[in-house]
Amino acid sequence: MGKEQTFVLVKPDGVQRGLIGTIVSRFENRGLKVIGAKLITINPELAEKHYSEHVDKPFFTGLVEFICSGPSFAMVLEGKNAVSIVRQMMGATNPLESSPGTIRGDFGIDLGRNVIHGSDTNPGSSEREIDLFFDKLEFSSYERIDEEWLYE
Ligand code: D4T
Repeated sequence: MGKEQTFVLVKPDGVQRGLIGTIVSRFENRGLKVIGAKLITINPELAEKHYSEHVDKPFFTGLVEFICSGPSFAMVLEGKNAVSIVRQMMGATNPLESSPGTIRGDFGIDLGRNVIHGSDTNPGSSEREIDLFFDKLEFSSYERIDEEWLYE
């Protein structure tokens, strides 16, 4: 069984609104395993690296300012198809288009305050983001007791 790792960030709006626990619970309940997690106040240098694909967009400056505006909660989740499962659970980028039942569809209203980030499914994206935010020493490897019931 090929397990994947993915990078997830509860953005400053999600932290300020007290949604860390709710969001982590959703992923845990789905069966994804938390293998690393920390509260981090992102500095502009890291933010610009993380959002480098958007450097030429008109919303770039505001995006960097927002993501640095308070603590974020960063985590690495592991499981079969973890990258796609997280994207599906996050919902569309614009909360106006996110289905109810998704994190953005349940907790967001505005595009620039969309609560959560998760790595996209392009090859190499999750590895790049995990390396940007975490040192390998910050990970723990362990078995969840339900793993044999989650996977066939
Ligand atoms: P992130 O990267 O935050 O998980 O979002 P997505 O992967 O779903 O979407 P994205 O890269 O296209 O957008 C990154 C980030 O920029 C904000 N944004 C985006 C914005 O403020 N205004 C905009 O017009 C767009 C397109 C929201 C998410």
